[in-house]
Amino acid sequence: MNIKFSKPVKIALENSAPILALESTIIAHGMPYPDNLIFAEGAESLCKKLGVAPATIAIIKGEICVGLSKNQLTLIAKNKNVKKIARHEIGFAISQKWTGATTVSSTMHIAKQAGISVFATGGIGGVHRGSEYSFDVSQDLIALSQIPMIVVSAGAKAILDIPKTVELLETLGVPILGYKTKNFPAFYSRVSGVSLTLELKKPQDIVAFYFSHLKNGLSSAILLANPVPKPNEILAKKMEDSINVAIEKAKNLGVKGKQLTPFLLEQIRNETKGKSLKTNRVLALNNINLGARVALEVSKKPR
Ligand code: PSU
Ligand code: MN
Repeated sequence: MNIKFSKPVKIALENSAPILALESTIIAHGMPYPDNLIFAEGAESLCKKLGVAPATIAIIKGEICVGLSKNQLTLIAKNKNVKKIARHEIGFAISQKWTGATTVSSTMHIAKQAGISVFATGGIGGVHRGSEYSFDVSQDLIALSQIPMIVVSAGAKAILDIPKTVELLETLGVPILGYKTKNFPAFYSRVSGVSLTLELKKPQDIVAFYFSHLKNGLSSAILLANPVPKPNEILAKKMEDSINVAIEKAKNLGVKGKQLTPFLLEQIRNETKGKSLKTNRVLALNNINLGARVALEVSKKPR
């Protein structure tokens, strides 16, 4: 795979220094401009403050970029034609010289190829509500089952069918590790009501688990589930009405496929008068904070 590394990421790789992978679909399709750019720059500076090289991943004019310049981040945040590229579309995107943002599945694939083993996002994709009719299940789940790394998220997005998402992760052999919780988080809210069996509280123990996972021949990711900070939580029962309105609207307009998740997030943003956007930003930064601390621990182990 041909990868264009930013200078800080290249130096970090050469020195086995800590690196955190970040995705770009959350920027291009998860938040509006300019909030998305403010978030993306905040994410990068948080990593730097913690001594970790931020590796935001995107495809720019057919080139895989790991670590973006300020101009490239602005392009991803501002340009309306930026595509949404999942893992199976990487080859096509490159051969057609696309400019696009990477989802959880494609970011995981590229990060792994680049030799980066910790990645933080907002919330993973999963089993959509009504999947028994639409069969809409995010490729993120399959990528998690196949690519060994640590992925930090605030659970799965609340727009999804969370119990089915957790069941499918178990079927696919993806361990879900609660960070200071035994309840799978529901993105905007701290609990989904779905219990977890694995819980750890220290980055050091999380990394020990990851290396034990690898050493014992397992090849899935570990999904590190980190609840949104309490002051920014929106309770699930408060969100439910907005989510239902958004899903109904999508149904009526025939929105489906890769447009569905960005559409629902946008509708919910409008329904909650921007409150969901603030929570989304806070939970993603909270995941980046934890991801950076985990990446620091990973870098202490010989590769
Ligand atoms: N987390 C967020 N906002 C987002 C996403 C994650 O806070 O927009 C993105 C990720 O890129 C994830 C995608 O892979 O949403 C899921 O899309 P889909 O449901 O089409 O697989
Ligand atoms: Mn889908």
